[in-house]
Amino acid sequence: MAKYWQEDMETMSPEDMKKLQSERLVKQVHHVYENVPYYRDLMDKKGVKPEDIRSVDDLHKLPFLSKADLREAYPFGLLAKPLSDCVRIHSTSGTTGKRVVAFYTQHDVDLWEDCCARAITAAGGNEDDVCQIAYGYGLFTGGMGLHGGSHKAGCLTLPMSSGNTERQIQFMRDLGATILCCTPSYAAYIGETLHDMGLTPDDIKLKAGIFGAEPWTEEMRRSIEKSLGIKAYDIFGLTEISGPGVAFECEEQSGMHINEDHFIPEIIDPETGEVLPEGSVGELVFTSITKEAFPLLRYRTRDLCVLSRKKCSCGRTLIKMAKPMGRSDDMMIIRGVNVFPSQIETVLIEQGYSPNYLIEVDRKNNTDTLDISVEMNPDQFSDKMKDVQDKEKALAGAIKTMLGINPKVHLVSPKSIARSEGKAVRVIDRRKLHD
Ligand code: DLL
Repeated sequence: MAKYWQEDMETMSPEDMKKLQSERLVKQVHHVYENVPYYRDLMDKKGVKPEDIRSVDDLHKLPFLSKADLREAYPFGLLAKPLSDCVRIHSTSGTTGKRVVAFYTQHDVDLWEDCCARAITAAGGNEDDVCQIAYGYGLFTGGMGLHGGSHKAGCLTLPMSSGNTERQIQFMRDLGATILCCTPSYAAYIGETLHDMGLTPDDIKLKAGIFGAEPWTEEMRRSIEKSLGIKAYDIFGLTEISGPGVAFECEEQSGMHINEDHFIPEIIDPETGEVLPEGSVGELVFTSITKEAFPLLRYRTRDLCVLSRKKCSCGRTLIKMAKPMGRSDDMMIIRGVNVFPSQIETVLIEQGYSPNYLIEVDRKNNTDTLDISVEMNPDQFSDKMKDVQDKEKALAGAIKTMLGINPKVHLVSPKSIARSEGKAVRVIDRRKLHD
């Protein structure tokens, strides 16, 4: 069985990879400068000409692009090919402001599907597998991206889209699905529903899951692996850079290999824009060097993470990114302390609670408030007020130890928090509504 989808690229020596990236970058910069007036203006303002970019070492000379640029250039301003050469559009799931739209030529779709096929192969997928795609289909890139990857990897593809959870499980059983692709929060929900239906992992054939599109913790990974009886692999991507498959996890499960023959990553200081050395935490920036229609150069993702070139036991030499800690704009500042939802999730699962929770932040009498509603599992449920209060106190104490600030914890009855079929909404910050 093939261990890699594209072995030559996935195991290329770092020196050869740098050479390849440099060649592709030089070509891409010319393509963008000649065809995207919006970016040409940014380069001109910075005094950079395409001839100044001769290798990856010159990347830092190029101007950044941000979501604000994408909004300003909406919808066609960053297009580098005539629309008649494009065959697909996808769009971000953002709920505020103008949506971001991304365009693909057939060549772009092909490369993107290869990236997803690499992820499926790394999770052990091949022509003997049945791959159930329960990411949403449509403008969101999750469904279509993994669908294309699954076809390429030769799996029998089950295009379920998200939702209708009992039917997902019925098909999973009847058709013997072996790989499940969906968001981690939906995987947790599918696992919970399986058990509610009186079934166990022995009743299904799943062996692996490819979960991404939202931050999730190692504790959540273990909880899903147990409830579905599988190995759970992380997958990362964003619409602006193509979709899922920008980076993917291998069997080592210690960070995601970035498909750096297509996307050059950098980590920068989000305040100053300065490029940080390998191993530093900072904002992830991508330059796409093979895309034709929507080739973003130095795009600031706002995702915070760390890159590492440590040798991987899987044999891939592609650089790895750690699980993103969340977006810089997911980070809440509560009473002056930086808080990521993932820190709270870690404590909840460690303390034996379910991954069903809701964080509410507000400001009362000029002080920030942090309320966390957490579902009890049926075996934790008690109708004795005192029991519940003791548990709430213990959990609040554990969260305070992690964060340094005191939350108010509300233990709520099983199944009272809405489940997610796509990207989970876990935080409501009402302070933003008052501002
Ligand atoms: O979420 C693409 C995708 C689909 C990735 C399916 C993986 C699987 P967007 O809707 O544009 O695209 O959202 C992109 O989601 O900038 C991250 O903040 C977050 N994100 C994506 N994957 C992960 C992950 C898709 N594995 C934004 N871990 C990104 C943490 C993730 N955050």
